[in-house]
Amino acid sequence: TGYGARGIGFRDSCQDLLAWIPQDPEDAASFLLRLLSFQRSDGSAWHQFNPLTLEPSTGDAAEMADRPSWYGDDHLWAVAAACALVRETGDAGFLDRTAPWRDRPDAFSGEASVRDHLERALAFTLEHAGSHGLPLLGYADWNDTINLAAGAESCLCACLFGWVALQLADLYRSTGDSAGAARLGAMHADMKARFESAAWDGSWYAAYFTADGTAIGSASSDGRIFTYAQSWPVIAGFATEERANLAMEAHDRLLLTPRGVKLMWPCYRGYDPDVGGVSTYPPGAKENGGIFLHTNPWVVMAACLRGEPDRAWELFRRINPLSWRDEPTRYRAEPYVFAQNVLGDDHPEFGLARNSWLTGTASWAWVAAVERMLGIRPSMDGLLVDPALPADLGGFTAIQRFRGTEFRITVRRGGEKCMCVDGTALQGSLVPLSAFRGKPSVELMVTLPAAGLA
Ligand code: IFM
Repeated sequence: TGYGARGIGFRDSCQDLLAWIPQDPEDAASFLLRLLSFQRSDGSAWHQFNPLTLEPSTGDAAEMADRPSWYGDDHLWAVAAACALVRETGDAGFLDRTAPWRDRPDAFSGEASVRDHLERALAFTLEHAGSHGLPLLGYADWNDTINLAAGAESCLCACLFGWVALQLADLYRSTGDSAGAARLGAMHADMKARFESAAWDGSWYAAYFTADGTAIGSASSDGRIFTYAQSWPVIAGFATEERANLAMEAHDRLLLTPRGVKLMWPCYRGYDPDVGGVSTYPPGAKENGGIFLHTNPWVVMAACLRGEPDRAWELFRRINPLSWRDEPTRYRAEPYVFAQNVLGDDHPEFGLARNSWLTGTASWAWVAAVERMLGIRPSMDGLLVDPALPADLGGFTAIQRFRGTEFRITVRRGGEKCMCVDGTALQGSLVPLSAFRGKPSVELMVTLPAAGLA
């Protein structure tokens, strides 16, 4: 609800927008401007806000006086939401809208364009780097419960930075700002180089480095593996194919259960003040080896990006609440709801869903399903339709509204891969603006080879 000592999460709201933008871009734009008003002028963001007073707070970070009061990831999710919005609407003028800065919880501190807000977010991450040149963790990254002493680095923040830098580069390219696009492309390449030289441990990708350089989530140090430390290097365009193959093999061997992928393993078995919150949960619960339904769609996305449609659909099937509708006494949440987490196989109540209706979980499930598995996603240059269907699925139909046009989409198997709009053949997977601009509706026919992707 966002009431009481805590509030509504900045990062979760930015991620929720990823699925809300296609439903109501105008409403999403005004909510995003509100979120940007919770950004400090140094580029970082307040972690939470009260929905009625609109007063922000530092969230859990307030609980440990000796730790940073900012989070390494919050501000970067706003860049992702803004890029998704502009891809949906095609209106890069959104970058010239303004939003206030908020350096104190109770007052604004001037204002700046959305473009400045996004640039400051990236600059904050670059200016707060640790001994490997990777982004500092701050109080925590997406995983609220890894709370390391100041100076720790987050590999997830490095990937998130790379992912959003590429998206903003593409947005700048589409508006003719080739210098801006090149600058952001170079930032991506730099971060990739630092990440690849520090985070690969020979077996899988490490998740964090403590201030003294010790890896966390590494085969060669604590022996732990984190799911998002393997999926995000693929999503960010960092991982080489060879490393991604090894990382995903270890990932599936150590983290995959019949109910989905565990967040990490082995679990912590008692409170460890050096790592913080994660070690306060019993083994198999929440971030301590639970099955987070928020992180599972990231693995689905990585599988689609790696050209593994059958694996993507199998992973999605395992977390789909409908897959478990015959066992209501085990799942115990509403059978149509992606819960925040399901207890993992280190817990005696393995399979029990907890905290339904919470965080960006449903949003990411939607992004993985619609944008990656069905492959229908906006781009600056038009609508991409690039399905990643499993071999045993014959096709699907969908209706999608995009930039004022209703797309009536039919995907079926049986022939050479090709795509036609109103009977005219197109090259590749993009429906360019010229093929639909000004038309109230178009028929889009996609033919895929008889089995598997071309
Ligand atoms: O990412 C967080 C979210 O912001 C709040 N719930 C838990 C998630 C993982 O720690």
